[in-house]
Amino acid sequence: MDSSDSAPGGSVPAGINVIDGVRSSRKITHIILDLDGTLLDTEAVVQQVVKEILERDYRKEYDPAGVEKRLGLRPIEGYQHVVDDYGLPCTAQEFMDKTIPMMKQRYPSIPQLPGAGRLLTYIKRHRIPVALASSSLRMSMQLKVGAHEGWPEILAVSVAGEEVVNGKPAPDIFLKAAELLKAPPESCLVIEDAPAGVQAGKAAGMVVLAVPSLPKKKHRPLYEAADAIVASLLDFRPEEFGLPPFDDYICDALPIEPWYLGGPVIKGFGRGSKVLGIPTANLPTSSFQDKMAEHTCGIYLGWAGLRGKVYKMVMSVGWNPYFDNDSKTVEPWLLHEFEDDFYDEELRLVVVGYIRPEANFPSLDALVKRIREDGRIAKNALEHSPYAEYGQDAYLTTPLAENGVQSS
Ligand code: ADP
Ligand code: RBF
Ligand code: MG
Repeated sequence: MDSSDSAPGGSVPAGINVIDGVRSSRKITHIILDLDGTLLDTEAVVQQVVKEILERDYRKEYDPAGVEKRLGLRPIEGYQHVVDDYGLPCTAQEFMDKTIPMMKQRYPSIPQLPGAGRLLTYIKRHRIPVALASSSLRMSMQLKVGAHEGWPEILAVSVAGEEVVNGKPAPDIFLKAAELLKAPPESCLVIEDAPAGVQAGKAAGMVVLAVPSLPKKKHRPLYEAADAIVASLLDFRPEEFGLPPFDDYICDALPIEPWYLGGPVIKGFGRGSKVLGIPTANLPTSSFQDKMAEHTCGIYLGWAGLRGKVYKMVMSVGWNPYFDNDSKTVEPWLLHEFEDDFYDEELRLVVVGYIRPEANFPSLDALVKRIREDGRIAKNALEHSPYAEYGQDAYLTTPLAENGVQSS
């Protein structure tokens, strides 16, 4: 299909979003959602609190390597791992009691994961019966959900960790959620980020979509049981489960809250022009770590400001699975032929649309073809609302102040 054919409100381009293809043909009528790590980015806050307590009360250095074991479990079970791993002279309950006032303070500021708000809006609009099945305490769950407008109403049916006998990976919590929905388990789709949650959903006889919060290749076997895996909620294609499709794609891309990035162009791996024939102007991710954590890897479109002029661009954010890089890069391809290169020069980006997740390809040729298609999608979409307007954004052409600090 020519991307210029697509009208506003078009559907998601087929075939590239679900990483492994959906391994179930069951028709889904109900959705059961996990909260932490699936809808909300709770992990950073939990890790920060655990780190602070370890340092302050036990003079221990925090090691993020232990996170895997805790993921998806009920808090008391998760903190038992912390107590054991660090050999702490306290019980899991005592450790948890220290976390509660600290967590309470931070719950309201826990950010939504990409695509979470959009998914809930979709669920509400299509009146899909939905339940929340969260391992956390009801008190915590209410504080976290309550911080986001409209969420308490949409997620009115819920089960908390203390309301079942056995926590994930046991099926109890999902079975209880299905019971509240009066839904047969086999018609329920569970959406989960944690291996323990995926196991629980399968043990309950449900279809499970994994949105791994352990995204590295080495973690993939932990998600073996899932019926489908997507990189983020943005890549969920409900029609593959018999649900109505999203209809918020415009010109083959998904409008997003714009993000603003800038910095001097740095050297990449040196293969953009040479190997692919597609030059990409790499930016130093160290200067916007927070933005990198907030957004998923994937292919985006937007506007680039260089030497006081504005250009269309299409950009890759991530690990380049085809090359299996071990660092995350941000690399826009400016859709313009330049006479010379522009290393060390200040480049500004306003990113306004999401096209697709990063993917692996069977050949270099297939990768290049797909990148050129992304370029065509960007070129076209940026002619249209709501993407086109941002080409006027002053951020793109505002020069750096004398001291090198960005003025916006
Ligand atoms: P590297 O691996 O160092 O990023 P590339 O082969 O990807 O090398 O080439 C990128 C460089 O080419 C950019 O840093 C920039 O200076 C230059 N360049 C020329 N034209 C473009 C373009 N249209 N888009 C992006 N970069 C371009
Ligand atoms: N690399 C991948 O491994 N998988 C991809 O899906 C992918 N998509 C890209 C899309 C665009 C628009 C651009 C500009 C690059 C993409 N790349 C992808 C990155 C490409 O591998 C990288 O630019 C080169 O390796 C040069 O560093
Ligand atoms: Mg490059």
